[in-house]
Amino acid sequence: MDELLIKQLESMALEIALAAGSLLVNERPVHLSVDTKTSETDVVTAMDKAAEAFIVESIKAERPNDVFLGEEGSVNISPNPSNVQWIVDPIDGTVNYLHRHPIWSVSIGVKVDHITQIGVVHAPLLRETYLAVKGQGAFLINETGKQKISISRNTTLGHTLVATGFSYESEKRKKHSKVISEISDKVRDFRRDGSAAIDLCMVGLGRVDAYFETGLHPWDYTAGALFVQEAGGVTGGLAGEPLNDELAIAANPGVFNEFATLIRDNYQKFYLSLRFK
Ligand code: LIP
Repeated sequence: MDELLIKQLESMALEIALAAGSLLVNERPVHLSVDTKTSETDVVTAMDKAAEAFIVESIKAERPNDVFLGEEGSVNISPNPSNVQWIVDPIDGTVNYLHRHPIWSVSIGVKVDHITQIGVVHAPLLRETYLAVKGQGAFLINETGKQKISISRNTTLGHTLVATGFSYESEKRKKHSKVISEISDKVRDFRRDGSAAIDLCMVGLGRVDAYFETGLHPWDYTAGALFVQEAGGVTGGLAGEPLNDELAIAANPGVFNEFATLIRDNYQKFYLSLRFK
């Protein structure tokens, strides 16, 4: 892999995520306009759109031929598209942002030739940034500097602290609640923080041991999934599949297999429509 290119993409992703974070904190209007998307609870604010436009313009200014996949619909029609794709969620945890709840993030994943090389998740109100560079590790950046981090060492399913999230679709939410109820006596406890990108990074940091959710999109998980892998963790989906929109599972290597089997078995039970190999 071209080290100079990776270095450039890493510093661009970091710089632009931090600048977008400042915009979202400092330029939030008193009266924030809100629209809905797939359901009454699936909201998008004017700041989601403003932050995504800022991120895309900032990237295009330096790399005009790169390709985009943005939650708010950004694409880049370049006559000769490059082999670099930016997967952008300007606010992961929009409902939290709307409610002035601190758990939200700017998530930027960068793929080169379809492989994720860089993942940046910036959580301005937590004063933390989570950086992963493929083959180079996962890092926590905060006021005390940049530290290389590693995942938790827990190997007992019953001691596993699980992060999870609910879809905006009410039918899926009901099924998810059944899965949670079914596994609730087999794990330590649950955390529902409201940002998949942050949830995945909390697995990488060892602040939780496992995470699962269904119905996500690449902009929710691309950066966070690399962070888990570079921290020494494991990610996956349905049996034999990578972590994807249908099912996202991440955990430390000590509990992944047992945890993934538990989740897959219960999805079979409650999500019968799901394709199962
Ligand atoms: C959110 C995810 C969260 C999930 C929400 C939503 P958004 O992304 O981060 O984990 O539970 O349903 O998908 O919409 O805030 O970018």
